[in-house]
Amino acid sequence: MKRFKTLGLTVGISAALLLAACGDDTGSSDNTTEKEASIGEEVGYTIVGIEPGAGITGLTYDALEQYENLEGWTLQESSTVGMIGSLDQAIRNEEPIIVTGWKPHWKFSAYDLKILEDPKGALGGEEYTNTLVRKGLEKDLPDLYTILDRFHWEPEDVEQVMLEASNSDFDSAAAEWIQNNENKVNEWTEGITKGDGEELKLITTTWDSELASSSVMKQVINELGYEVNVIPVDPAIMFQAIATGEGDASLSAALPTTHDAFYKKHKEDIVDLGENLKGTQNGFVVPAYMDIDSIEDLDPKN
Ligand code: PBE
Repeated sequence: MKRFKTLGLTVGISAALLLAACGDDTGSSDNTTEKEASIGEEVGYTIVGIEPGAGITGLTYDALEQYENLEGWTLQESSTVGMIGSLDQAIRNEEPIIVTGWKPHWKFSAYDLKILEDPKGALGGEEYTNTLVRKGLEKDLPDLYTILDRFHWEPEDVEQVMLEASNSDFDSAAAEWIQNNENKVNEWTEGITKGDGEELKLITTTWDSELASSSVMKQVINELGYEVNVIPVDPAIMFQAIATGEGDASLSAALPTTHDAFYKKHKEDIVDLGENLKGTQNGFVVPAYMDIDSIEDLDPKN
C-alpha cells in the first residue's frame, strides 16, 4: 500500500512540474529572444552513420555539401550495430536522433520511423540491387551464370529471411525461405545441369539484406552440386574482386547511386547482369515522433 501511495505522490509532482513547464513555454512564446532548442542543437548537428566503407557514408558527405542548410553538420561514422544501438537508446529516451538508414531493413518493423524527404536526391532515389559477375564466368560455368542471371526476388522475401535470421542465423533462415518458396527457386534452376563440385566464389557486402540473398543463393547452388564460398567484404573490395576475377559473382551491388563511384571505376571489367531486387532506398532516418519531414527543415549551425 505504501508503495502505491508514494507512486501516486510522484506522479502528482511530475504532473505539477509538467504543467508548470507548459505554463513557462506559453509565456516564453511571445518573448522572441528565448527560442526553443532547434533539432540541430538537440542532436549536436550530428548525423549518426554506419561503416566508413559503405556507399551511404560517401553519399552522406555529398549531402552535407549539397544542402546549404547542413552547413556545420557532421557525420559521425560508426558501424551498423553502433547506429542501431544509438537509435534504440534515443527511442527509449524519446530523444531526437538522425541516422543514415536504408530499406529493406528490420529497423522499420522494430521501430516507428520515417525517412526524411531528400528533395535534392543526394542519397539516391529508388535504388536497385544488381548481380555482377566476372568476365569469363559465362564461358567457364555457364549453368551457374544462368542461375545468377535469373535470380531476382522482392523486398518482402528479403525481409522474411532477415527477420527469421534475427531469431536464428542466415543459413537456417535461408533454408526455411527456400522450403516455403519452391516455385520461385524452380524458376531460377529450371533445366540446369548438375555440377561436379566446381567452386563459386560469391562476394557479398556485410549488411543483412545482402547476407540474406547470398545465403539463399549459396544453398540453391549447393543443392545443384556446386561448392559455394560466401565472402563478405566492403563494397570497394567487392567491386575490385569481381573486376580482377578473384571473385566470381556478387548479388550486392547497390545502384544506380549508392555504389556508383565503385561501379564507374570498374565497369569496363565487370559483367552487370541487372537487377535482382527493386525498391531499395537510402535516407536520413528519424523516429516518427520527431517534428520534421525533410532534410531541408534542418537548420545550419550558427
Ligand atoms: N547499405 C545497404 C549499403 C548497401 C546496402 C545501404 C548500407 C551501402 O551503403 O553500401
